[in-house]
Amino acid sequence: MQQQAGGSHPPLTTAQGIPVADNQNSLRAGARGPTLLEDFVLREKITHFDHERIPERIVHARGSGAHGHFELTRSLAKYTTAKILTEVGARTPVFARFSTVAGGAGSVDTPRDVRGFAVKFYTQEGNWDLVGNNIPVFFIQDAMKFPDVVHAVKMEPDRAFPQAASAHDTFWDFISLTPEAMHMIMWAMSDRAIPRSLRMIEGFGIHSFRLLDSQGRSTFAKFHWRPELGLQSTVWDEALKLQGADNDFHRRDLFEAIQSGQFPAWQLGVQLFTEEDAAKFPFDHLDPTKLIPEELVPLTVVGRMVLDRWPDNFFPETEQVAFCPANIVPGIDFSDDPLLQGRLFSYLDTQLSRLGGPNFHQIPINAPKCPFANHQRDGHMQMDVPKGRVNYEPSSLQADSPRATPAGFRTHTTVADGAKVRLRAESFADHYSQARLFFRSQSAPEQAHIASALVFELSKVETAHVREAMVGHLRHIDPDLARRVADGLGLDALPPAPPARVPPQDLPPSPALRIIDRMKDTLQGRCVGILVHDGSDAAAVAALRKAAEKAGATVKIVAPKLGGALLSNGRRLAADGQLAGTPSVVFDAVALVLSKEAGAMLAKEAAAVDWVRDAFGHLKAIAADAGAQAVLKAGGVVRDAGVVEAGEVAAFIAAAKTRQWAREPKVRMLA
Ligand code: HDE
Repeated sequence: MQQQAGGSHPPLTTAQGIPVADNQNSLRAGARGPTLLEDFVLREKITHFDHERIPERIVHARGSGAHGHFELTRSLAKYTTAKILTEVGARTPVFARFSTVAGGAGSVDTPRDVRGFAVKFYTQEGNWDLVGNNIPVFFIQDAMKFPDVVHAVKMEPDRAFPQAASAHDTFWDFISLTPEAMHMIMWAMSDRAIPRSLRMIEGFGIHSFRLLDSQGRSTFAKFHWRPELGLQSTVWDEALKLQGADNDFHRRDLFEAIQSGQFPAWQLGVQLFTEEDAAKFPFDHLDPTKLIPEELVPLTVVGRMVLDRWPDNFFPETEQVAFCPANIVPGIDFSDDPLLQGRLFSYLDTQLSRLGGPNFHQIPINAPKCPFANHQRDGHMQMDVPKGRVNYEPSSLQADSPRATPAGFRTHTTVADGAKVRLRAESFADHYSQARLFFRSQSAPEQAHIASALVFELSKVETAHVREAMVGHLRHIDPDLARRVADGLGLDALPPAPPARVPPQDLPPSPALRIIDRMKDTLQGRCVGILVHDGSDAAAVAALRKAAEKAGATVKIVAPKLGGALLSNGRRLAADGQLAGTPSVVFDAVALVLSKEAGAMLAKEAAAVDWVRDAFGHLKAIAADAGAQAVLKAGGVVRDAGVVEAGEVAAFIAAAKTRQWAREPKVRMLA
């Protein structure tokens, strides 16, 4: 094969810089003879290849990242000295990585799972990492339990399955014996755990942090990211089918959005409160299984993050980025949340084995963008060449050797004089009230999704007593939820509720915790698929495309053949996707513009019939012309507010901006 000519290709060399004359054939004794050990070009190439992999992250292994910037819009100078939170208008470069938790690096993007939301701010005062999730609470209250919860959710050790799924015995066994997990379980079973896009998730720092002013006075802060595109989730059947349709659905979506200039953006919000405020909360803010309802402490938006550059190369950037919650800057400090305290140890430790030594901060993606200097030396892969005699302090031999500075990081002078104990605070003992708060704050369809998710997950659990123990816990959260799940599992009687250390209280509902009601009616950032075939009405296709694009959507043409279709105007319209490989799960709304003949033909094609059946089942808007009615009929699609004529463009666009929740009870038996 001839390589393409042109360009000014630099010479290919070995890693030692030796130009290579032949990159196709190894060195042999005769054309058909044995390969020679002397072939350093071959040996170096293969050796490097053999070592291309590094250990994947033990959790959050599967992730996608992007570069961008953060801009402060409102100063927090009253509370903190941190420049990143006080200099309005200043732009700070960031790198953000989004991840699933349970699956390996090569697993799918759309399992039911928590999403990691980690941001590295390269500030003038050093790197600040806000390493959060898309859910504001966590499974456990103490770092001691982290290896257990992770072992339980990952594939079972004897059989090595299931990959990237919590629907199995070991996970639910652990959870059923861990009442503190109940609040998080409500979130994990909600639609938050099956997002439509990484661009449409919220982010939460979870723990309380401290902001410190110039006098060292402390205000507590919780950090929240709000997506400008609004929250959006999939429906569970859609998430399952996406796993088959496109393993990389979220990664591709983020890549395509950034490459096409539709830069995802989030507002950064903070909840600020004092020690005195906290003393009045009906829960302990240091307990990471608790959130602070926005109705109690409102969110103040202070800045905006935009992701506008995809990494040049996945491995050196997204794979080698090393986040660490201990990376904070002067003016920010930790709280005593015991989960956070454990995390402060874990991340640096894990990077040592994952990235191979103590100099991983020199890898470009991890290096601060402000000057940095100290007396740490040597170690694997040292890239710096420090000059001079002095690598210690105190010293008097070198005028430019680094010294500690009064402007440096200071810790809040929290009084800590308790006895050394292994004891869980009594204020952490209420495990059900906020689980109830979350469940009861949801809209009816969301409650049905939570109940159905529990039925799905527990139906994959083989051990009866684990299923029953879980339903027992649900009785404390909401008796009706327990009944629905018991019914969905086919239990004859409600299992007993376990003893509750603190009886659940009824807290005021927090509508801010919903997704469905808070979704934006918009086509911005969404994708509309139009199915065409030979003879499709060109004007109808053009009108639909124009209106969808005007509303902000990306439009993709789908046809039985990639070459596209010869439309009614005699022009060929190229397809973006071939029907068999582009199921409707990858779109937010679909339209079909087909001639009578094409409609009759595609009514016998399973891929086309599934296209409409799934779009209907996944509560999407469908526009179809007369020719396409045969396909709709074959797919069991019946007319409702979201199923419109292809000519009713405005109605289609309005319906496409949202999901057809009213349709759900007609297409699915929810618990
Ligand atoms: Fe993590 N977590 N975690 N975690 N975590 C890791 O660090 C750990 C926790 C989170 O995109 C690891 O570099 C412990 C809460 C994200 O690279 C590891 C505990 C939250 C990411 C680790 C927690 C998170 C990680 C694995 C309990 C939300 C991915 C590889 C005490 C606030 C960051 C690595 C990325 C990654 C430990 C709990 C978020 C092993 C011990 C709570 C987003 O260090």
